[in-house]
Amino acid sequence: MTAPAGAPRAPYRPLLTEDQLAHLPANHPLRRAEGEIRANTASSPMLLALTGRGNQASHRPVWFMRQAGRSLPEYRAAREGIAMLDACLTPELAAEITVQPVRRHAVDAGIFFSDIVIPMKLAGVDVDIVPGRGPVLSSPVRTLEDVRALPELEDSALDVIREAIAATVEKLGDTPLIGFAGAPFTVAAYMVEGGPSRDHLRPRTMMHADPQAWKELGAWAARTAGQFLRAQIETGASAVQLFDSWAGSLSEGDYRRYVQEHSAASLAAVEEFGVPRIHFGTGTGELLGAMYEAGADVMGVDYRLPLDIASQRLGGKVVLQGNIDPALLAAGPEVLYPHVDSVLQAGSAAPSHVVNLGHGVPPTTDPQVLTDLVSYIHRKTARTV
Ligand code: 1CP
Repeated sequence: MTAPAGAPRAPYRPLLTEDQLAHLPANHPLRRAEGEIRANTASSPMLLALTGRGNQASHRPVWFMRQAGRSLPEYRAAREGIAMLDACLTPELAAEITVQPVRRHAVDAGIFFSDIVIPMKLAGVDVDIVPGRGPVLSSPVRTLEDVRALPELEDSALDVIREAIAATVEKLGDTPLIGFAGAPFTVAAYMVEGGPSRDHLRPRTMMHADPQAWKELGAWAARTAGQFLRAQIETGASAVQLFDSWAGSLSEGDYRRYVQEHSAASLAAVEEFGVPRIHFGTGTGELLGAMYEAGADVMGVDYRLPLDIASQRLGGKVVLQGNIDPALLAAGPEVLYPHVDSVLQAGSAAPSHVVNLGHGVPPTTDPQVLTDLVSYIHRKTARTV
């Protein structure tokens, strides 16, 4: 853990220092010398904004959660007849799918095409992604015995991920790749429920009724997420995002008591690299401070909370990412663009702003709406030098 739960952390810890970069291989995109055929990603608009230096970038960077996936015809073609988890574990295919939205939309980063259940799959847990439903486990994890029987993730099992990341950054050149992992609560919610759920009742019951089982499960999920993030950074990711998509079902008290230490452990596992760590949840307006204190460098904000209010809640000192309402992508330009303008305006309250949606791209989104949106944001925020 970086800091005891609840202790405020000093903002603006310098990132990407020489000492930290020395932990990365010399051919890592953050270290490659300028002038190499594929210049490095450290001075890209995305990395400048993620490290609080957005004022030095040519424009405000933008990427979309779930930018790869069903909204793209080229994705549907590439996935034809291939199961989701098989696609994730086929390095060349995962690399190709990751790069598709970068090519089409000119977004400022790729998000690694994988899934939050991949680390448990690679550890040997029997999990599948059921089309139209999501992750499903053959045996839910509900007791201390179940937790203690979980297999550990072997480092060598991550080689398939390393291969996919290496192939991806090769294709991306000077566009940074964002790696990710599911945060311990969100991953554990699927493990305890055995599949998607609305209110995540079983994991929330477990943390109170069987705190020991919960603690050990949280620690397992944190270790596994940390290993997954490390493998991605070591082989080429220039930033990472910890997705705690379902943390919004928790009270702040429960988050601090039962969850924060595990998320902190996942984030601490990659602290030495100095790459920006984005922490995102949905419905987590009340948890922003607690999630930041878990060790994030950048806070992802969902569409429910305006960015200027989020910034105020974090003392005006934290780089923010977000938070165009995904529902408005289908509302037509007369509705969408004024909304985007207000997001850009509110984002100016933060030290730097990375534009994103407030959650993932809906599969029914017309991809042209996204392409036009990226170009609008780039034009609207362009800095004349
Ligand atoms: O066949 C398909 O196309 C399956 C749909 C799909 C996709 C495209 C799933 C199943 N996962 C993914 C890719 C994925 N998942 C990515 C990479 C692509 C990108 O973002 O561009 C990432 C980062 C995730 C992470 C993920 N998986 C999260 C966190 C982000 C979020 O959306 O909140 C979560 C909660 C999952 C679980 C999951 N996997 C898939 C589905 C449909 C779900 C959600 C199920 C539920 O509602 O509980």
